[in-house]
Amino acid sequence: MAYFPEVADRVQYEGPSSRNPLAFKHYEADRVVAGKAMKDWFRFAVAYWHTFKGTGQDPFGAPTMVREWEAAEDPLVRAHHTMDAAFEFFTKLGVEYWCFHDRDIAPEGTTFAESAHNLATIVAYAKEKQAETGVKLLWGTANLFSNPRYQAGAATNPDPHVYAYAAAQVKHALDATHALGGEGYTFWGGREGYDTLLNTKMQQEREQFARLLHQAVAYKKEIGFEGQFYIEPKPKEPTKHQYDSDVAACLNFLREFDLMDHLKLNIETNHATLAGHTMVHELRSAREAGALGSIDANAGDELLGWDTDQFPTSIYLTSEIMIELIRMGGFTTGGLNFDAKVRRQSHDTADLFFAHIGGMDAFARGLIIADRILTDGRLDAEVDERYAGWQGEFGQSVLSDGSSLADAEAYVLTHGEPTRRSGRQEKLESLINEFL
Ligand code: XLS
Ligand code: NI
Ligand code: NI
Repeated sequence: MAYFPEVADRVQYEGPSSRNPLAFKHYEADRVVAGKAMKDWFRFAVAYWHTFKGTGQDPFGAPTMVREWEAAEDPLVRAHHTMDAAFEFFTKLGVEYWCFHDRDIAPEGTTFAESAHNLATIVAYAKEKQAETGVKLLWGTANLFSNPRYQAGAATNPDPHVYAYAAAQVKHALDATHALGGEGYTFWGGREGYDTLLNTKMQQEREQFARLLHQAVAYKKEIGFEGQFYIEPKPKEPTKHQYDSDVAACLNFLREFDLMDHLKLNIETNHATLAGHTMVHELRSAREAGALGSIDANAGDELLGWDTDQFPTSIYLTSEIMIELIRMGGFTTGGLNFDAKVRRQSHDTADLFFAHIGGMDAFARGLIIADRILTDGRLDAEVDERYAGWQGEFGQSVLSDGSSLADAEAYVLTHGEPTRRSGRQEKLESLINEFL
């Protein structure tokens, strides 16, 4: 049976003049841009939780999305139908990857053993589906935040019994990811933070979180899982303060607990903006630390202060992201995971296509624009010129070991007052607009 009748076979590329909302206008999987096929630059993934399990429920109202794949009574049957729908969608959309939480794909049972059994059953089914379609797993993860047992955090819980539950769940989620040939595994600290410091031992909780990650690193070796581990920064929501609040906080955490060799960052646009940063700031911070692993592609709403997880449509944003990605040379294990959900009123299955097609087209345009900006070279030339002094004799001597404050004083006494230079911000902003 077809859950997505609006697309008969596969979404086609019809070019920029097409008026068909169910066709790509810019994303051409095999088109080579900046030395690589578009599909290899992006490695697009669909997020199971939003796209197949999202209901449109909000704090003010009931679910708006009634999905045929959720119709069966038995939760395991429902899970199989959802997997069918998912692989139909991936194939029709033409993406190569998907991402999931353990509890998205398999229902939680009444005991831990039953949950583990459900997960293993569905993983076996997903494995068949992957083999049939060639669709691969970008990353897996464990949902350590929905069940009430995790109300005060998972690894960072004040109760070691809850820690044990979380760690056991991670063990099985790693097995599932490994069984499906996952290229990565993500740790997003769902409730790893605090609501009030009045009841919180902050450093103790951070140490607990690091313990879980070290145990996961050890287990990964034990089972021979070679995928990349990621940590995903987010400043708040659901807790008031999350320990992995932004890229800088994550890097500090990884360095403090000797985890830099084992984890890279999975950076999400809406989390960057919630942290009071731009997405480019977060990407740049991670890339320059050699720790940019993967991207959760979405967008927030400028006027709303929470994680709205909208589909990315701004060409300015996708161009900026692609400049950073091209500079990095592209992903190795990571990809662009649409951690994004359609709005509550967009409850038709066709809306899921419109959203993903729009996001993929926005990134395709971003890639083409970014490539033109970098090939043009004026942007880089301006920046290089701004820092040119550091290539000179004195600049180089400062950067090498051994130069002193007294050397600096001698330089000033000889050269007098520095000449101020314009930062040329408006010129550069207009330069970028030439390409949009
Ligand atoms: C929530 C996070 C979540 C992670 C995976 O805000 O973005 O979806 O990506 O647990
Ligand atoms: Ni995310
Ligand atoms: Ni998010």
